[in-house]
Amino acid sequence: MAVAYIGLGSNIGDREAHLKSAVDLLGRAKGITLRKTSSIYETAPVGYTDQPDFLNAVVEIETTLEPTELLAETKMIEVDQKRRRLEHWGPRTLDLDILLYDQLEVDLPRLKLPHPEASSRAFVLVPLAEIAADSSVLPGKTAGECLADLGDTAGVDLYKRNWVKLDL
Ligand code: GSY
Repeated sequence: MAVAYIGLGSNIGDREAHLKSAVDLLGRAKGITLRKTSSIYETAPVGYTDQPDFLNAVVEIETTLEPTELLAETKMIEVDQKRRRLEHWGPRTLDLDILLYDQLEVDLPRLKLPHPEASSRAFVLVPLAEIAADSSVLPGKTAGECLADLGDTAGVDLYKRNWVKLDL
């Protein structure tokens, strides 16, 4: 059984409903057990900035799926949610990014672990550090340490705590 962290983001339509339905689908997927969810944060867009603000959160799961199987599952959930990529970097109904999978390092064209942006993006580090400050996002560096290094969390605001109830 592996422990993995998945980043969730949405910036179109009913953003909170998209995150909730993603958590619901993840929880019902074979080989995945939900363990923790961070609060939801409202975050200013990074990269292509001329798009609506995101809601972002991170979930911790236990899984028997291999990393590429987990990737396939997250992609199916994105499609299920009728993800619409209007522009390559533009607004999206739902994004699921595998951030960490145990301590595994993976370098495949479609999957890099730890996620290359996990250590530098406040919209990832703030929710990740909330539920797993000691998780290793860079060799020898935890999410909490990366967040402290980043210092600036402007544009990442708490939106909602306790937004989903897990059956643990
Ligand atoms: O990588 C996820 C998609 N994304 C996001 C996001 O989820 N949140 C914020 N704040 N900016 C983003 N830019 C991209 S691309």
